[in-house]
Amino acid sequence: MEDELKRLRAAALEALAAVNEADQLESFRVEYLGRKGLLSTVMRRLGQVAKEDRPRLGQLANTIKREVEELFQQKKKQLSSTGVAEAVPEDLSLPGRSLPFGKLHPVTQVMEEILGVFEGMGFAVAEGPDVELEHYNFEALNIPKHHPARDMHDTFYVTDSILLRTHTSPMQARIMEKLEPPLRYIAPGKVYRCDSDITHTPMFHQVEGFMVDYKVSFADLKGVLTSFTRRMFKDDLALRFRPSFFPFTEPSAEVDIACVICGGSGCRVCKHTGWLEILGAGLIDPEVLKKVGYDPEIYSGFAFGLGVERVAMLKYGIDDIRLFYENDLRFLAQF
Ligand code: 2U9
Repeated sequence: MEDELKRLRAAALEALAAVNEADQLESFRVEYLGRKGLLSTVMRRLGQVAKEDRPRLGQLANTIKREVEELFQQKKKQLSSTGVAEAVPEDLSLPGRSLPFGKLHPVTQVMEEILGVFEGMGFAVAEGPDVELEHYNFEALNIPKHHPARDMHDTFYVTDSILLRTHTSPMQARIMEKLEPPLRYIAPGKVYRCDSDITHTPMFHQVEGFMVDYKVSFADLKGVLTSFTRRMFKDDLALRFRPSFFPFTEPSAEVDIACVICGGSGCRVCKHTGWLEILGAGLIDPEVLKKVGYDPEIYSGFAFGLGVERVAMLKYGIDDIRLFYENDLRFLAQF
């Protein structure tokens, strides 16, 4: 065994002398100094040598192992000192390398801002399931089977009666079914539609809201939406309400704000109209009130809905909605 140890020492020293790259050094360490390496393998056999030879051979083996380990450390230092990073003198007073911080996604930031504005006006927040019953997504909102409005929703069905919600309004129907007025709620969340181009993604975020009480009028709706858009964009922002149609509101309106890019004089973003559509809204249809058990002779309410990505696009001048979901840090890090 003595000869074997001496041969191993010579081989190790020769192999180490030939090492001139970090990965060769690692192979050397594994081959000679690793737990299953050559030195450990020989040392494991010490138990089998004659008792009287064991202390001497054990000492020799330990001396050789220490020598090889020391030479290995010297080589390691020598190799790393030729590397660029290690060429910088060690200065313990230098600040540590800072790690990049993560940020909230721009859609989350805008969502939080929207919720903050409505909460400031006394609206409570309610979140509902993404996987919804067809009943709450459509029937409860006055959109029966075969109603043409269903076509616009491009629905992802899970089963015949279960689907991915196409708007957050089902949550509002659930709240109204459970609670009595006065109610002021907003329902934020993800919605799903089978649609994809520069202004549509199959998943996007909505905030829909409603208020029900005695004598809630269109004037209340105008007041709330004017305050909201002014808080989101600027204090003296102009608004216009255009007549529209939704099965769940009557009368219904689409709401435009004066173009935040050109201030209303006309530009590419507002297609030279001076206006940007931002919201849909209206007074809750008496049929919807009846379906949740409210008497429309006693109560009235308004409701509205907006796409969060659309608000973020208008706020930051983004012209392609798909940018939000490509996970490109050059885009995301700007917010
Ligand atoms: C109940 C009754 C009525 C919610 C409303 C809109 C108008 C609307 C769209 C805007 C852009 C969705 O993201 S978008 O495509 N929404 O135009 N939503 S009124 O009306 C309700 C909701 C619940 C019980």
